[in-house]
Amino acid sequence: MLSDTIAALATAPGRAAIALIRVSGRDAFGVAARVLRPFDGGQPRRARRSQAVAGEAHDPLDDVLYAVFPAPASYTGEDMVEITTHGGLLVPGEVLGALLAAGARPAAPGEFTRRALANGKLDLLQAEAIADLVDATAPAQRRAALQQLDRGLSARLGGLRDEVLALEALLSYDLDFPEEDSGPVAPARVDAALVTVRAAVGDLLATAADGERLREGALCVIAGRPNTGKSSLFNALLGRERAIVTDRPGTTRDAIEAPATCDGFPFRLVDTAGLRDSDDLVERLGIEVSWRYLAAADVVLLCVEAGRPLVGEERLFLDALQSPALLVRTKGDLEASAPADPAELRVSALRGDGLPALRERLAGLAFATLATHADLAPVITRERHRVALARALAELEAFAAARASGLEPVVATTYLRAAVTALEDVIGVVTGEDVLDRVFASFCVGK
Ligand SMILES: Nc1nc2c(ncn2[C@@H]2O[C@H](COP(=O)(O)OP(=O)(O)OP(=O)(O)O)[C@@H](O)[C@H]2O)c(=O)[nH]1
Ligand SMILES: [Mg+2]
Repeated sequence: MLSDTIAALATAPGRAAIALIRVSGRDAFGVAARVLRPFDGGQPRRARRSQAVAGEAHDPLDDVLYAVFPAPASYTGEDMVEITTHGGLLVPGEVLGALLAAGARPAAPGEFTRRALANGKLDLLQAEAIADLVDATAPAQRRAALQQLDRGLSARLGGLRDEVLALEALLSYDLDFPEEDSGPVAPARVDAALVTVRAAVGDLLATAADGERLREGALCVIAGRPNTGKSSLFNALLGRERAIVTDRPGTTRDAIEAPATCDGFPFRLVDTAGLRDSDDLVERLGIEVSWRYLAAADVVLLCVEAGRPLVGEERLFLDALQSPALLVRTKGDLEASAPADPAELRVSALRGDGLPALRERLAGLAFATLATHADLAPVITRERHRVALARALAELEAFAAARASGLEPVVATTYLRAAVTALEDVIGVVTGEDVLDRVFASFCVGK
């Protein structure tokens, strides 16, 4: 079933100089030969010129370049042809149509990568890394995705699995030679190995929060009393006029969310309605929405005009907040006196003063562990990874408890087996169709 021939546009549709069409499967060369004149499947990985034609009459559609990749040395591991056509709204679609008429079927989202996985060209973590790389908007996301694609995370997990297997081997050595009084393996050695691997799994699991935030963007909520310059700061951080700014308090009525990059890290910035008691129904609802965002925030920016002492409710707000917060002194250009506190974050959305320092502080606060490493250590970035790693850790804990309670070693080692399986699930050694469906659902066609 997997080897039927699929075709899809790999580049985004629309006006562009060129477009790339991929064909993969059992009859990829046959399909291409029916559309490309001339076609030669003999010389792999060489760009050749040809003409794409349609129908019995061989209507010319485009002058193209193509290259053939015979199995197994291709992205999918199957016979593949890549055809570069001119871009635009018409030509790529027509050439793709000719390939479908010649016997290919349209590829499902992520189907090329799914075949690569099935053929052992990549593991599941690498397939996810490809999706992350394509979706990346911030350099830190690119670094993590490239490292995962380079098997950084796979190797780390493989190493952990090997450690658990080594632990199991130590125990089975004991099982095989029970007659040797204290056994050839000192219990302390097993205990030490267990402590090490539990700590290592725990460390990797602890990267989940930063890793998932890295993939999704940290939620940064801009809050404060009306007219303190929240929307102006939001626009300045985005670099475009997204939110409406006026001198009337209560301008922003609803939360506005937009992606932004600060110091190479991804953020989801949210501008909110100013916090105050209001009789206006719409404004009150907007303030409720602000509070909901604040509850979910990874970091909060509380805007207070530079030079103005904090009012009671602003102090209460800072005390009551669950998330890390930065006090941002806005409209710095209007305040002549120097800040009393040299660490004060004083900005001017109008002039751009203080924005680089604010971006740096934001990145440091939201990505504390990641921002300090220039080269990212492998992090887990998805719920799928977190759930499986937590299972591995739970199995190791259960093993430790079983051992402490003097349970039969044969029984206790079943926990180690389960831990190995959980670690292999993250890498995707054997993966159920349902998991694959979920992973590839987010891919685009042609990937
Ligand atoms: N001089 C100066 N004025 C600013 C600065 N930032 C904002 N303002 C002015 O302050 C007023 C309020 O700005 P907004 O950005 O709309 O403030 P807000 O906090 O979003 O207000 P609400 O949405 O009503 O809560 C506007 O007249 C802005 O032009 C700044 O850095 N310098
Ligand atoms: Mg506003």
